[in-house]
Amino acid sequence: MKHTLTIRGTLLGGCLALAASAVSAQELRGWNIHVEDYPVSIAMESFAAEVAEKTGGAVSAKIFHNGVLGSQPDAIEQIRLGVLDFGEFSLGPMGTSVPETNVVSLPFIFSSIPEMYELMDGEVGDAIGAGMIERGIVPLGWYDAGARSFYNSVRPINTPADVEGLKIRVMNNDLFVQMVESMDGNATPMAFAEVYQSIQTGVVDGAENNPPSYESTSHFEVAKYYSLTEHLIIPECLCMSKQSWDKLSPEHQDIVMAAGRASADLQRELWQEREAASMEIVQAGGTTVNTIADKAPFQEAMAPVYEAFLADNPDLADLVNLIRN
Ligand code: BDP
Repeated sequence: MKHTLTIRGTLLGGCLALAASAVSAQELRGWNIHVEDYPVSIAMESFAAEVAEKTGGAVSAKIFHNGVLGSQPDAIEQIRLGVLDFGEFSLGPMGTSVPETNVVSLPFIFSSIPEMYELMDGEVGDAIGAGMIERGIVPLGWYDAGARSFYNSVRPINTPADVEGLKIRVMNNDLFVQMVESMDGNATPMAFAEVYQSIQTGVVDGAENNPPSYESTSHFEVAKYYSLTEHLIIPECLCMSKQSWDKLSPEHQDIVMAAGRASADLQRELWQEREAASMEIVQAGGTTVNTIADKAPFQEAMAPVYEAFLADNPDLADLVNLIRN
């Protein structure tokens, strides 16, 4: 009898401990579109490791790479709804949910990557971040995504006139459609995962992206002309659902925020290395790369995108000017 009681006591104790840990331990689910060795992915894993370590395992994070949890526009909505806890997003497709993010989707808005870092780490990043928080997305760190350039299977692009008639895939945002149309190209918004096959089968002639994405997706195998227009410098963001954020204790929020910032520092370093490596891989793989000495004709061709944007969003003019001046 005494023996049984002891066992019962132990069992009961065990159950109570389990129940307590189930209440306090939080496992966060993270969305990522990229392959596992991509700078973004490595930085996200380091974020997860730091959060688990510093919270003593009370908060852990599992990241689903390769876009297995769905497309980016859907994932952004799921973050807002709290279905997903965190993710790493380009601010490009976020424009439909968070208008402030559109300012960094304007072509040639930043004049260089260092300028982008400086502004995102200051007032501009704060203003965009405030807009995100208002719509349920908490930014934890600004990641680098370099500059995006056009690639296609038909011809090198040296001037805006070379884009005429080309079918170009763009990310899900009207601004990118207008951008391609400003050069008389045909724009097709499409999910990232569908681009390879669409180029291969001729549904589109090409797309536009930074060197690591052009390389890691193997798009360079099917679109051999890479023309360094560098027309978009769109920062990315490691961010958390506001709903998940609100469930964290203030102490855990501090840890998560610090880990997000630290992961951004790591990501930016890894990004520089990967960009150089990617350029070598695509060239070794037969890509014809052309640089564009004078980008002014592209800036002029795309100017109507600004005009239309400012006419439609007068409230964002100050933010645009903050970046441009
Ligand atoms: C990559 C971004 C990724 C986008 C992708 C795209 O890192 O977030 O989904 O471009 O073009 O550079 O869709």
